[in-house]
Amino acid sequence: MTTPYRYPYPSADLEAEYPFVVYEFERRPEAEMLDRARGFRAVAERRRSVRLFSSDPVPRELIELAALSASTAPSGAHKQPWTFVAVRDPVVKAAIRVAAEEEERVNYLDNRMNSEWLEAVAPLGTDHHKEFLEIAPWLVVLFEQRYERRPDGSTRKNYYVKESTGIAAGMFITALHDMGLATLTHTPSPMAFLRTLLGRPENERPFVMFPIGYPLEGTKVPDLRRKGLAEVFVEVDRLE
Ligand code: IYR
Repeated sequence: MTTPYRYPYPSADLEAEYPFVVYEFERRPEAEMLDRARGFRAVAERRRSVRLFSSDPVPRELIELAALSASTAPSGAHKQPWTFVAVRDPVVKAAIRVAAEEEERVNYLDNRMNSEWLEAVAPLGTDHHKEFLEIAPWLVVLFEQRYERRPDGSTRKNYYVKESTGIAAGMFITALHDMGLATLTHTPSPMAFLRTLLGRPENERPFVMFPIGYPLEGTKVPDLRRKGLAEVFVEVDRLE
């Protein structure tokens, strides 16, 4: 049999040093693929970021499962350079709210951000009040690990940390949505305070914060429209 590949992968030398396994991949009929693709698209389309949460409790296991799903994200050199730090303790949540509102007050009221920023966020109706940080049953702060610190104290580089953590964040949001929870990608700015407040090591930097819970019944969301295919997708079929 001819193959377009120059050599077998993995090579015997590579496999002698690192373990490989056969990928158990299930190939589906195209009609089924289309059904699933349309079904998933419809599920994804129903997701909204919410800012008003119910205080109804959510079992910890659901949050753990979302973190595990998110941690299947591809990452540079498979370093998985992220930590999901979960908080449900009311005292810790209250402290996060106070610190976040202090930062946001400077953004919204003390002119840290310019008028273009204020204009961009105006349709969302946000301000410096962040009650949801106390009301939502869970806050999860996703930290990126700027480098790896090993148990013996030595350090190693991580690669594509922002890309990797961003993909994990997207998968976390999707996992939460799929199981029937709502969240918000919240980035109080600056949010360095979260590292010290949550006692995280100095190789970690907060990437995004997720309040998680059920939407408050009847909560409203901006009536926004999503870009259509022609605005987000293009095929290039010839060289310029
Ligand atoms: N982080 C601020 C402001 C904000 C910024 C953007 I960009 C948004 O899409 C939404 C809000 C806040 O949470 O209020």
